[in-house]
Amino acid sequence: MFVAVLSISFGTLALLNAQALTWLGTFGGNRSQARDVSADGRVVVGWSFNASGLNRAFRWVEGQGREDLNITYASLLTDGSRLEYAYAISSNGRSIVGEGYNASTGRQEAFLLDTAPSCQSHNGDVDNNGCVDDADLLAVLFAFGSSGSGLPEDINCDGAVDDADLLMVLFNFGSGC
Ligand SMILES: [Ca+2]
Ligand SMILES: [Ca+2]
Repeated sequence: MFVAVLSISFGTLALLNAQALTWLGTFGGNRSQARDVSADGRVVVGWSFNASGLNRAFRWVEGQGREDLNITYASLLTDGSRLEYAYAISSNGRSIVGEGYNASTGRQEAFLLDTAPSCQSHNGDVDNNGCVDDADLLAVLFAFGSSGSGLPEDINCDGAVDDADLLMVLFNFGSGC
């Protein structure tokens, strides 16, 4: 048991020390810029030209890739407004500020986008297949000790995968199966 814990710790250490460069790409245009990153390094915001040469604000999430905020939050832009540049993101990854076109005033304006909590607490069904079983238990065990925003294994949404999340899975084990 001690050896197992020790090897997990060394594994984590190696991961933290690994150098990496990730090119974030563009939306089809010839230029993009990253402007800010969340405290845990998992979320980046910036802007990119699309194939038509228009500026589009983007968010990139580790493991999920880059998304156009104009598409993800289209329901907030039904009047024809556009989010053109994302300049900064809050340390927890929730709030994004930038510049865009406000159709209701016809002006180029600053914006504040509240993306709402990326985490929603649940009953332990990590893979969201309707059943709390060993797959969910394993997911929590593999992610045990992780911290950050938007982790599906962080069942109670407190920013850490720990014994509280493990207990949620165990307590609801078999539910919906
Ligand atoms: Ca499940
Ligand atoms: Ca948690």
